[in-house]
Amino acid sequence: MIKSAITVSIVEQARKGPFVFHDSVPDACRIASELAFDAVELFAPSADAIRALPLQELLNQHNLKLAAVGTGAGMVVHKLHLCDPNSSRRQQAEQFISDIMRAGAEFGAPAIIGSMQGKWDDVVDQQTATGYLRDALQRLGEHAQSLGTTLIYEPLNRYETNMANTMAQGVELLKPLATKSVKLLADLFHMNIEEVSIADALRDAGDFIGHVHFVDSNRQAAGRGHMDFGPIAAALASIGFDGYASAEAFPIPDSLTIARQTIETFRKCFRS
Ligand code: LER
Ligand code: MN
Repeated sequence: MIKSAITVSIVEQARKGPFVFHDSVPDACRIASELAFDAVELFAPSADAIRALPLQELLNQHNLKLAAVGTGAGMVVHKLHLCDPNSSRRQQAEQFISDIMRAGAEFGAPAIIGSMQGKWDDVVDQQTATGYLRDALQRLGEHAQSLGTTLIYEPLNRYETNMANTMAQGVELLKPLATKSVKLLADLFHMNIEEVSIADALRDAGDFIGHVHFVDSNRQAAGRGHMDFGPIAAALASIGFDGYASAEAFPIPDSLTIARQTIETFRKCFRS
């Protein structure tokens, strides 16, 4: 059965980012639990910052799981990414992801690669960049498997990457990998920009889908935009998706309102 999650960021530089809660993991866990979310998804500045939290206590206290950990702070804070022309910078990017992945795996959570995938450009052409990204995903996927978890790769809209913008391009990127431990993140906000049909794209990607960012067309809480959630819910049910639908949305008008709105829409989609 599909599960609900809600995002919390503790990255100072991502204060304006699309996360429901900012700064206080205890407050996020308390509200998530009061609204009966299954899990929280954490965006943290480093593996050390994850371990410095009383995370296990908070999860136990509030009967929550950790749905996933984001790695985007590597880009936001350190400007690292996996397609950097400089091999030592690429290595640092991979190490950053690896470290966060290990910290997440301690809580049974996969790591997400979004902005850390980077881009191709005049210096690193498309073929070279795709090679860099595939090689890194293969190594990180094997690492994830050895930790008993998966790695989640997120196609992003065209204004954020040119590596993979659609689910089909994501599948094309992952298919040649020997590891089966890398899955796709279907972020409904990016898909609303890039896909011909969100529902068809989800159905076509099928088993590749490992995680969903559950959000409306305008990146506000599900139910506050013009997304048609009926066919999306039906498509996720038809592929037997049983991962997390995690709210990654702007706290507009405020965190509590959008947490409430998200869980209401989640229940209409997946519990009725
Ligand atoms: C970025 O737009 C995004 O959707 C995040 O999940 C990536 O870290
Ligand atoms: Mn996302």
